[in-house]
Amino acid sequence: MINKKVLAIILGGGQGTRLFPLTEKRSKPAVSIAGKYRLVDIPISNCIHCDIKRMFVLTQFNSASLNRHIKNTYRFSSFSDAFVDILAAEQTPDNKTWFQGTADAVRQSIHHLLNHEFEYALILSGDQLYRMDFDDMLNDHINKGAEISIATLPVKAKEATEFGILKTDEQKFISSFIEKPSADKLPGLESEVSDEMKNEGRHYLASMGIYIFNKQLLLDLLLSNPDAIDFGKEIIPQSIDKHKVLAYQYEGYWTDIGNVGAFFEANINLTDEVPEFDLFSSTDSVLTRPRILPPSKISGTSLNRSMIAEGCIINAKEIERSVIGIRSRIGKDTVIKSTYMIGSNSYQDIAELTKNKNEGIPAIGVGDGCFISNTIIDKDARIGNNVHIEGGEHLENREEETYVIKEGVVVIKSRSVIPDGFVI
Ligand code: ADQ
Ligand code: ADP
Repeated sequence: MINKKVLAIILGGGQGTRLFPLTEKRSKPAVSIAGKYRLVDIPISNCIHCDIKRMFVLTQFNSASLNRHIKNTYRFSSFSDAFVDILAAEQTPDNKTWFQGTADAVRQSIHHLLNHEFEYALILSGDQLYRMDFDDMLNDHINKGAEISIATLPVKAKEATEFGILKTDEQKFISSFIEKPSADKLPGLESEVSDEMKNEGRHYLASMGIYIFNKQLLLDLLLSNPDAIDFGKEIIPQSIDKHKVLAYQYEGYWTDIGNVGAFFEANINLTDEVPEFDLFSSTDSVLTRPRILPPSKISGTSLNRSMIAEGCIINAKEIERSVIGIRSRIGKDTVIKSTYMIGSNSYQDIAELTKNKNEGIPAIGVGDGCFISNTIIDKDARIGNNVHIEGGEHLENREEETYVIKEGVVVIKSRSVIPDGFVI
């Protein structure tokens, strides 16, 4: 019953520059992962699996894509109080600016939150891949009489500078918290961790950016301190000495997928023999919009360590260590390696394909005789015949009209046209 007293607030992202160009025309929570889901499905599924069914998604702008996905997917019974509502930054007479940061986003949404009864606010990030039982964290929060709880994960020194790093007392209450400490500040910030974590060199306790706040305290902190913009930079560090802030230790798989490199790697790693994030779970499945699509049709293709979503038509020669999204079409003699192809929104019929051909425009999907590696192909891109795209560390970051290169990953923009014979 306690879960009925929780309101979940999913932070859907600022301007989304780190995931650009995937966020060029859609808000971050609507970005596709694993060929058929959207980023926002991860926190929503985690909540639904532990019976937290009242959720707000806070986003800088409300893209048509996100709206459609939420509206078509999360339809609860009309007799329940469950909902997933999108709150986009809005201009009102007293509020002329966009969300300035995470705390500001929640502050600007308070009047919507207060339309609902709740005792605890569960604040989640929208760009993380993990599976977590919030029940356990909530019970810990209540049993230990905490006012704020923060989920934590042991990390290595190399990663520690990207996170809020904390130390706890014996009861696991947080005694110090430094947001993104520089490397020279790390000595002395190590914590007692399990032997398994120690053996992996993960000595620092990092905040996962997942918080439980008692309702009244959250309101007081946000309203009495209008200059506090971020949870990590202001609200949390300023609360450590004044309130009972508990650490909840998590040691499972968790990864931030908020930038192109990490997003690409997390998708490709799903093709591992035993991936760290397992989509093949019958109890904790990731939820998404059910689509009525035919099974994929594959011909003459050597497939290795790859995931192929529904509704694809594939005639490629070889696909290796790749994720191929819904409705993808791949031509013959094409080789695809370490690539995430997001898929398409619709099929082209024979008449349209013939028209494209007569006009010399490549069809949606990948043509014949191509070689593509270390690439993300965003939705509805048209890649012609004999195109050679070879991503990798030899490439420098750059932005062109139809593609962007970031950290060695080539990202072909949504709906862009890559002509026959093009080489990257
Ligand atoms: P960061 O990930 O750097 O650190 P931040 O950029 O504030 O924190 O993002 C947190 C979440 O909020 C992300 O999902 C992001 O997309 C979203 N977000 C950011 N700005 C937003 C805005 N204006 N409106 C709506 N949503 C927004 C935080 C903590 C660290 C912790 C790491 C763990 O500050 O202490 O270690 O998360 O990843
Ligand atoms: P993306 O998948 O790139 O994030 P959308 O989901 O918004 O973007 O889909 C892009 C396009 O697909 C839309 O502009 C629209 O033409 C079409 N589309 C997808 N779903 C629907 C739908 N349910 N109703 C109408 N058009 C849709």
